[in-house]
This record gives sequence, structure tokens and C-alpha cells, in this order.
Amino acid sequence: MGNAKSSAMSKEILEDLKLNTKFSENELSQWYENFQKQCPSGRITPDEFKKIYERFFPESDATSYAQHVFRSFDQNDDGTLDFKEYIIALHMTSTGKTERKLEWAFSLFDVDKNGYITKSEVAEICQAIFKLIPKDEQENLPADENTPEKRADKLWSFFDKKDNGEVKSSSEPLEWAAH
Ligand SMILES: [Ca+2]
Ligand SMILES: [Ca+2]
Repeated sequence: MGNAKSSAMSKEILEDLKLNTKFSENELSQWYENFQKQCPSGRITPDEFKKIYERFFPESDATSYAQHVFRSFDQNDDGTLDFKEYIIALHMTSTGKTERKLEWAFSLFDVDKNGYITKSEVAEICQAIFKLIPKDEQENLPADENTPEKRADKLWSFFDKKDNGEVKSSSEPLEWAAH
């Protein structure tokens, strides 16, 4: 009871992750080992997370997108990602089922976490996504989505909106947007 070495993943977390992701026990152990090496504290800070994104997007400004993605994966709102949140994040963005990806995309766009997406939230995320696109590629975008504003308008027009102009549940345009 409670005497597991700090270097081993707890059985509880392992079982939970096996149930909720497609990763095998071996894969999860491997991820855990890597996670411990890169992150001895056991928690990823927003700054570390940003650095991971900067490696993936060396030509562009990933700062605000990384912040939004971090927020959407910090399920318990404590300002860090633990191993479980990190694995769920990995799973969601790589091998997750469509409905799980939609859930994630919804939380990405729901900036204030109130359960609704508003047009200004769509605009904010579109701004962040746009900054990921290198400058020379921005020039080659189709005329109807070559600015963050146009992208936000286009995405917003896809949503099945309620009378108050808010989007409640996950809907397909989110999948398009999250790619
Ligand atoms: Ca957390
Ligand atoms: Ca909201």
C-alpha cells in the first residue's frame, strides 16, 4: 500500500490508461520511462509544453496555440500536465476515435470552459492556429481562408448554432478545424 517506487507507474493509472487508450501495457511503460527522463518532476509546465511545440513548428509562432492545447488537456485545472493527462493528450491527437477527437476539439475551442463555444472563441483559436502556418505558406492559402478572420468566419458558418449564437455540443466542423 503506497509503497510503490516513485519510478514505477501506479497500477491504478496503468489500468485506467489501458482502458481509455489503445496503448498496450508495454507501450505505456515505454512512454512512462521517456516521460520520467524528460520530466523528472513528473509534471509538464506550460513552458515545457511550449518548447515541445516549438520543436514541431520551428518556422512559426506556436506560443498561443500551445497555451490553448495545454489548457484543453489540463483536465484537473492545476496548471500542469501529469503523466495521465499527457498520455490522454497523445492518444487523443494521434490514435483517438473520432468522437474523442471531437470532444477534445470542443474543449480546445471552449476557451473559458463554460460548455459553450462563441464566435470570439472561434476567432481566438483561429488566430492561434494561423500563427502555426509559416509566412511563405500563408501566401499560398485559398482566398477564402488566407487570414485568421476569414477562417473563423468560414468555420463559424459551418456550425449549427442556437438562437443565442452559441454552439453547445461537439459537431463536425470542429474536426476539420482541429486538423
Ligand atoms: Ca493537470
Ligand atoms: Ca466558452
